[in-house]
Amino acid sequence: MTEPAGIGLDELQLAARNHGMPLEMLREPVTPVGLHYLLIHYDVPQVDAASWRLTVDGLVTHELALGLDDLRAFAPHEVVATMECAGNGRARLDPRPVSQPWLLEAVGTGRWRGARLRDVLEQAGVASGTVELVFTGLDRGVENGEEESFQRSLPLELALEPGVLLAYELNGAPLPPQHGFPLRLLVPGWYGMTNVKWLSRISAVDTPFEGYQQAHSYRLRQTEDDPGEPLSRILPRALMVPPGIPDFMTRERLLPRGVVTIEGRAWSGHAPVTAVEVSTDGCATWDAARLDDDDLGPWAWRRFTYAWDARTAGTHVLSCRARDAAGNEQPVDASWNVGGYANNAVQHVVVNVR
Ligand SMILES: Nc1nc2c(c(=O)[nH]1)N[C@H]1C(S)=C(S)[C@@H](COP(=O)(O)O)O[C@H]1N2
Ligand SMILES: [Mo]
Repeated sequence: MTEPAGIGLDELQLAARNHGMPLEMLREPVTPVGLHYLLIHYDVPQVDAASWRLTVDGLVTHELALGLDDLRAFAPHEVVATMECAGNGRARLDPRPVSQPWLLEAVGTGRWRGARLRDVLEQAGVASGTVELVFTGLDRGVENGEEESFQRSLPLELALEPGVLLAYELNGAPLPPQHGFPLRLLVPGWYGMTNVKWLSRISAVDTPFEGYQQAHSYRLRQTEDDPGEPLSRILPRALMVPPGIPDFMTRERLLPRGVVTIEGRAWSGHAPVTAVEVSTDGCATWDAARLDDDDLGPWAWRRFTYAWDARTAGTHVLSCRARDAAGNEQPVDASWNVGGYANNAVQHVVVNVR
């Protein structure tokens, strides 16, 4: 809970463009569109929907150039998915990696609708020998002095999973510009960077993609020259709605004495969440929270509640932690890496009971 010292103007520049989900929105099963977190590396590209096409090329038998109407002609499919930026939690690392300085709020849950990627790939006819698909966005920027498009790849077998979408709608409306209009990739359970926005090209390739966002960024590395391991699925996390009301500057909470229901949501991209525990004494002891049986499907967060009897006046530190069916559990202490990724250390909420 140390103060992240000296956020620089470079970080503020990013933080003022991108934004997190206010944690009180954990009350909502599906995040209202304008409150879903946002991360845009470069600029929102200008798109003319009428002339826009998705090109499918590379090792395919039929090269495709699909307009929005062509994509809507495939069987539509809907997935409610919790998306989280791999850099969520970065701002608490010490030393702090300089990038978008997320605390805990880089998360949101959307009702995404689109065509299944595998249906589109089937129409293109992916040739044998294909190992990966490379996804290219319309947005361009400079990384380490080199001009780049935002590009990421997926192994073919993952791309064929039924939950993977080419999404053209979010929460019942066309994608808004900031979330990738007219089309984005949606890979449920994977960290945010996988879900390429403003999609313009899908290429089938026979060698692993080595682009900047794959081979350099989004890897767990201990030093700059360490090749590291690629980030993939979202580690478990539980977050609570901070109870009571906030102090404007410190965001510490003010709460009257009595029983309060702590509520929040928990997710994991590896396996279903099986338990959430709450601590009201700064992680000294833990107690089981109640998990709801919400009906949002396998890729969405799960609601939890915990009745806390706030009977002693004074300062309390509340925390929560999630565990999943694969045995992953949130740590109390963060582990550091160069990019500041996958820090799923537990949340601390300071509450003053009066
Ligand atoms: N084309 C493109 N796709 C992108 C990005 C981007 O900058 N450009 N940012 C990625 C990252 S790092 C994240 S966390 C998610 C954020 O998606 P959202 O802004 O819709 O929440 O989009 C991913 N897809
Ligand atoms: Mo991200």
